[in-house]
Amino acid sequence: MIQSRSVCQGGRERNIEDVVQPVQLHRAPPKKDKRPMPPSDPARWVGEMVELSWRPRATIFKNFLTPQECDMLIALSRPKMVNSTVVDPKTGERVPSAVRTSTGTFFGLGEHPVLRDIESRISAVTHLPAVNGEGVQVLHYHNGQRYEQHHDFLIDSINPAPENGGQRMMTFLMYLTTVEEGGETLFPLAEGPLPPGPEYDSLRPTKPSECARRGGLAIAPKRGDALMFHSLHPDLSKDVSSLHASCPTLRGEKWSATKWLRLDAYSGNLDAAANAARKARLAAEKHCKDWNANCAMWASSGECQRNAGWMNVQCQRSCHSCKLPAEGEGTEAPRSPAAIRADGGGAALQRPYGIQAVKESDETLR
Ligand SMILES: O=C(O)CCC(=O)C(=O)O
Repeated sequence: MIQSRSVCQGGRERNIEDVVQPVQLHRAPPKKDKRPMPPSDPARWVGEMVELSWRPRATIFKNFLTPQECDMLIALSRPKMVNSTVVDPKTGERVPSAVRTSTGTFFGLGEHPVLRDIESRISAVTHLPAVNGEGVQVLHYHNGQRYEQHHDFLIDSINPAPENGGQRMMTFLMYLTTVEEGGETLFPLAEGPLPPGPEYDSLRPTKPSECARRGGLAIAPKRGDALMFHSLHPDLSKDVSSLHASCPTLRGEKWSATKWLRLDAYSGNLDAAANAARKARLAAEKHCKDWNANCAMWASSGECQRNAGWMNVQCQRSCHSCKLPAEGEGTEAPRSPAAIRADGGGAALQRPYGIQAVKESDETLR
């Protein structure tokens, strides 16, 4: 039995139990809240991530969007939906195509406050600047509409150029509705089906469509979930296993929102001055390059000063030892280490630590 002790508070004698709340030793565990939690900071997302595949690298973020955000994106898009197009590999222009029968619409980066929140959240979970993202594209499929298998990396020569932001490196595909039947996102070259486990249950099509039964990995669209997959390998080569399709939507409606993320700032997000500055920088870099993949690392550890003779030839760009053309000056290709040596330049001084293990090369490495 607890003995009551008295304590003086505010000049009055009171029992200690009235002043100090007893510690509750046994508390019922909090009920698991299954509702999508709108984050207090809309730029943050805290939730369940489910790793799906390594080939291609693909992950699901469950309840990435709130139901309100899904509704808002659909409402904003509905009045401006048009027939979907694809990028013509020859011209880089958007053209209609029988492989894609949905309707869709594009938004500019941060065009609406709800998009700004979502784009900040995508940036936080991908660790890529929001400016690397093309504007969100909302798509609508019903009555058997589909998008046949394709890659998201660009194969024309214009769109993936460095001055436009480079290649699409990943896709962030957000599902705005749960589809009754069909509409699965299918990766035909991935290993499938989903493994057993409760974390995969909501991603499994309840009644897989014929398209989803073709083999590979099929993901059922679930309102609020986001599917992230990479189109490039870590060495930036194209990952052909990222081939994917939207299976025909057979019952119900599929609304989705796609964000393609580039290697660098997407040109469509930059103003004319920023685009011109990038073009000028890229043109200058053509004259000034590194001839070894480790140059940036060596330069940052002081090798440009310690081993100036060798570094200023092999690591011209990282050591800022190239002669950049003045404005209006003609273009001149960078001088290779072999050409400099043939002219009697580029004395082979002490090489940076570890260089013996790396093949010295006159090839372009960057
Ligand atoms: O909606 C899907 O499931 C796939 C969409 C798609 O393939 C794309 O936007 O590139």
